[in-house]
Amino acid sequence: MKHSKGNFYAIIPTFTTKRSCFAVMTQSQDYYIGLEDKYGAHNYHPLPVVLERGEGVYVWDTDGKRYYDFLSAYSAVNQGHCHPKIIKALTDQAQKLTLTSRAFYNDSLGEYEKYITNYFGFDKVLPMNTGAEAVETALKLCRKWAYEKKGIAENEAVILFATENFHGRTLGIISASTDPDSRKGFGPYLPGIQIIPYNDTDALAKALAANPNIAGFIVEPIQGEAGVMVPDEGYLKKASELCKKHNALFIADEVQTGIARTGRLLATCGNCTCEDKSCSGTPEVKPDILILGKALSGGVLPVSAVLANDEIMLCIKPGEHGSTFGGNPLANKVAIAALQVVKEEKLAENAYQLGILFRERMANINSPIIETYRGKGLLNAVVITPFEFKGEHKTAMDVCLKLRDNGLLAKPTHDHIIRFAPPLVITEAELHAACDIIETTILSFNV
Ligand code: IF1
Repeated sequence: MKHSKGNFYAIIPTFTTKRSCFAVMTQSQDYYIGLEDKYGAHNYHPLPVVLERGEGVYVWDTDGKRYYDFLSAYSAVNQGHCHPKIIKALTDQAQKLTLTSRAFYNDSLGEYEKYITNYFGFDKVLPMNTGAEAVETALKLCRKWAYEKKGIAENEAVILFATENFHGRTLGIISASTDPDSRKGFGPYLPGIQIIPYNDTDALAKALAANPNIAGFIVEPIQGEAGVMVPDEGYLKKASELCKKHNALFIADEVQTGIARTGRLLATCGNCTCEDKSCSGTPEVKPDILILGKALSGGVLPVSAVLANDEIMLCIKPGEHGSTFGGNPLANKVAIAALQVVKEEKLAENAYQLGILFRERMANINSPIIETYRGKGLLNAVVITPFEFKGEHKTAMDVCLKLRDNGLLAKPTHDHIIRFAPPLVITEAELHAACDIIETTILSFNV
């Protein structure tokens, strides 16, 4: 077996016994980590665990050890790893037709477009691939609308963003970032951006009133990267009303919060009281532009989407925007299956119920290292007070390493916050078992 040039890696074959009667040779986790370190750009700092397989709420490392996945690929795997229905849609279509480009029609795009627009209650959809692309698409659409419909003078449009936002990694998007890591060293930045404090409707009202060139306001209903910051009750509704009043577009980035994650089909559904918690029938807020990604494919392919009504969406004309892969047959079939699973398995309802249970369990952990916890549905965070343990300074990363040892994967954000976001197919028993691991781990740091 030829794996690398030279002797950089300690290649220690280990034998796993679980999977078949044939001994399967695997490499040590250090080997895989070494490869990424040597040949990959150093733009990440992963938790040291090498995953090889996933099913439902579980992932397995290359040594065959099983973990609860409490990151879900940043909420992309809401339907659980390798959901059979989604994988079937993928493999069936993969043998028929994968890509046509949009130079031609294909027999799955129209059906997908009909399905997703009905599902979320919009006239039209514009299919893209990654979340960042969908955000860029929404920003372009907002500008186009501003010039064509609102009558803002060409090149004068301004889009409002919130502090601590995370919308992706493109130049346009990082131009609006307030996080130095995302932004610094990548200038010059895109003009036409104004940043206002998150969760502050007075600031929004002021900004809208002060400048008639405001084209729109883009916001995450819950800020994920910022540490699962849940805004005040009524914030989104008030923000959307203010936008309406000033003829600016209210743009919801639900790339992370959407598709049942927060206990509703969309986080902008707020506290709607309709019977079917996974319905989009009576949303608290109806965004003018809705951005989806991640779980739209159940984590199988990069599939994102921008939804809007005709008045807005038809401002973009043929040739003005597009993507080679956007709307490809594989993505179309996968997205339909992924959205069907959300309804069939009542994932919004499950996230709602088990989210309550999760926060109850966190509330009952009696440890000085838990500063607070917060979240909605199954998008939650536990804030860790930096602490000393056995004479060493410890952070959220140390807790995550211990969680890993104990069989649960989660990732810290901002040094002191741990995000807990399991696949939404998790059962009550599995959630309790996972919370037992979290509790035992936290209590093991008996400071
Ligand atoms: C990474 C965070 C999560 C997003 C919202 C758009 C995008 C994202 C609200 C862009 C992406 C990511 C990207 C991922 C880490 C992850 C993340 F910690 F950075 F903030 F989920 F919380 N809008 N979120 O959250 O989507 O282009 O990546 O498909 O490693 O950068 P993308």
